[in-house]
Parts: sequence; C-alpha cells; structure tokens
Amino acid sequence: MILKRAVLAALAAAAMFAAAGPGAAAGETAAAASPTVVDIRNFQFQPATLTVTAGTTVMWKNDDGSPHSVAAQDGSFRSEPLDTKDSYSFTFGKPGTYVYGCTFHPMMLGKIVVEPKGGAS
Ligand SMILES: [Cu+2]
Repeated sequence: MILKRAVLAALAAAAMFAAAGPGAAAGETAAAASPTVVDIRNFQFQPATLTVTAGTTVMWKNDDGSPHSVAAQDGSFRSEPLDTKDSYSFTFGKPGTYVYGCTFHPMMLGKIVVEPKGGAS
C-alpha cells in the first residue's frame, strides 16, 4: 500500500516536469517565428503587405480549400497553381515594391516591399 503511493507520487512529479519543459520551449519558438510566410486563407494573402530585406525568401502557403496562385504584376515571379497545403517560394534579391495577385481570383492582391540590405543610409 505504502509502496504503491510512493510510485504514484513519483509519476505525478515526472508528469509535472514533462509539462513544464516542452511548454516553455514552444513559447520561445512562437516568439522567434519569422514573418516571411504569407498565408493564403479565405481568399486573402495574409499579411497583405509584407516588408522584407533583400535576399529574403518568402514562402506562400495555401491554407485555403480552393486552388490559388501567386503572380507578380511585373512578371518577376509566378507560381504554378497551388492546391490546398501547396507552397511556393521566391527569393527577393532586388529592392523594390512587388505587387502580386492570384491568377484565379483577380480581387486577391498582395504586396511585398523589399528594402535594401543593411537598412537606410
Ligand atoms: Cu486565388
């Protein structure tokens, strides 16, 4: 009887440690998450305007139930049709403002603002 209680107490302590560890780590990961992913959801690019520095790779991820695409108005990048959970990445080497849309839904528009490396001088 006494031995059984001791085992239960040890198990409870182990469970508390296990709960504290991964919880703290997950919090750090969320805070450090880089905003270079554009989520495609509810027929919108989120965020609609994303500012990055030159050399950054932006990844679009289709989290919507319908196919979408990503196509720059100046033709500098263009994805294949993206089905649900598909993604497309493009690395922005040149500073500038890139307006893009979805070829299937002309009302879907987004913008990537690429700033020079090293900041303004
Ligand atoms: Cu679309």
